[in-house]
Amino acid sequence: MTILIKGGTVVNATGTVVADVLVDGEKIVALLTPGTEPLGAIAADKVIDATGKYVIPGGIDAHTHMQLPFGGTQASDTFETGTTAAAWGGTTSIIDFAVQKTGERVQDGLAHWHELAAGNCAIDYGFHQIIGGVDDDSLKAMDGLIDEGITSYKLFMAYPGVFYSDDAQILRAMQKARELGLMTMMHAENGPAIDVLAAQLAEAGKTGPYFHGIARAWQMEEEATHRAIMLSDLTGAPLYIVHMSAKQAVEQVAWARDKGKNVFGETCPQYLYLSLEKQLGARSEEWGDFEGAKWVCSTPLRSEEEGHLEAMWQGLRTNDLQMVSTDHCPFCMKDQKELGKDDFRAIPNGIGSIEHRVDLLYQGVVDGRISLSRWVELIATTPARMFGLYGRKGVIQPGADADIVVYDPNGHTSIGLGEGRTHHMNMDHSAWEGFEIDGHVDVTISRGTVLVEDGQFKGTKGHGQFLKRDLTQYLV
Ligand code: DUC
Ligand code: ZN
Ligand code: ZN
Repeated sequence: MTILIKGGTVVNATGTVVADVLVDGEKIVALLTPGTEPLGAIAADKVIDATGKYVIPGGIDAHTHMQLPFGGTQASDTFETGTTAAAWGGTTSIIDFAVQKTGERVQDGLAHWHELAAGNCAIDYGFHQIIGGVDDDSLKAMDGLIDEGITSYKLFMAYPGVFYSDDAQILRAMQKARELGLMTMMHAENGPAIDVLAAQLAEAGKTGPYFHGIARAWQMEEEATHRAIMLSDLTGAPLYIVHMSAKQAVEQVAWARDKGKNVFGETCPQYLYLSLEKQLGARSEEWGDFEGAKWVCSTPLRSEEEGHLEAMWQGLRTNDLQMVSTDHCPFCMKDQKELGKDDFRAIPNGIGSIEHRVDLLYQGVVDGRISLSRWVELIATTPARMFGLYGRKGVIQPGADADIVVYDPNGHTSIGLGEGRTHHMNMDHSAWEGFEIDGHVDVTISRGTVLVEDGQFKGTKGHGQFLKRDLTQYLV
């Protein structure tokens, strides 16, 4: 099957060019000057007119949690529903987190994650490995990860009793990661201190969702970020801080990078657009004060007045932050978020955004916050380079997988579940209700197969393949 995508503006992280893109089978085989009709082009099996549109590499969401067991329930998107929603929104690869629960063997946790995902994904998928219990056995198991195509792992400085690692465990894991070349991903919040603050608030009767944001104070993120940076410096292990939301924590990453340390930062759409005041403090007729539960996630939404949101945009512009992933971890209000109706500590943490990341970041282009090429760099190219997929993914060039999105800058996307709106994530609400985007994902192609076109989903749940990843390109 050959596809010719004609007349569009191809946007890569390195710049833009008006070109026709020729796809043969699963690969991009040529970028052609428009109007030239070399061998094969005339007879393409399918022609897509991209005149006036952008042709970009498919989005790579490097931080998702399909079916994550968490807070007495599990994330509501399966690999099928979550990857289908991703395709609708122009994302063609995810990297999900395989979970080793405390007390479980790493190999067993990983095997279980393969069982959940295999044959169920609409787009390609890879795994990072969560190490939920650093001990002699799990450290030994890290030796086998690279052969499995898993070149990054995640530790938690938060959630004592669940995924938490103390400093001694972090040090040991980083020493191992340095030896092997694995990227260390860190949830950087001081969990034990947060739990004390949260208990004090609850005892004082401050049990609503808003207090989730108060308990998880920015000092807790700044402190943990600094501690992780110093442990990474000591061990020489490269460090990637996930889901950053506090401006002071980003300052720590900027400081480390200015000192030449091998440290990277990721933020998420919710920390660019949503705030402690507006969302965590929200009220509705249906849910009263509990409305804010829709936006309970960790790290938490932060104060717009204190400048945290602006600092995230600035970090993306200055490259103190290098990537935007979603931390997609959806929970319904009914039966899930509701678990914390009387106590914010029992609200499952997470927001669903996998369908909207490409659009929400494009709005940053429209609003003059980032350039077109930076958009592509943040949503596709750097994720590919950071996590060992570059060349195959993250770029429109001959030899790359034909993971391509045709994006219409004159189109429009109304997000949510209200009148005339829909989404494809398995959620009974949208954290993005009412958001309007000045652009639209017209066509999504994964390895030469059209998944979304003409407002229809044409993919299949078994199409997605497991991505064995190379080492990060940022290792020195
Ligand atoms: N944060 C979330 O919001 N959800 C899942 C885990 C996490 O760290
Ligand atoms: Zn986390
Ligand atoms: Zn996460």
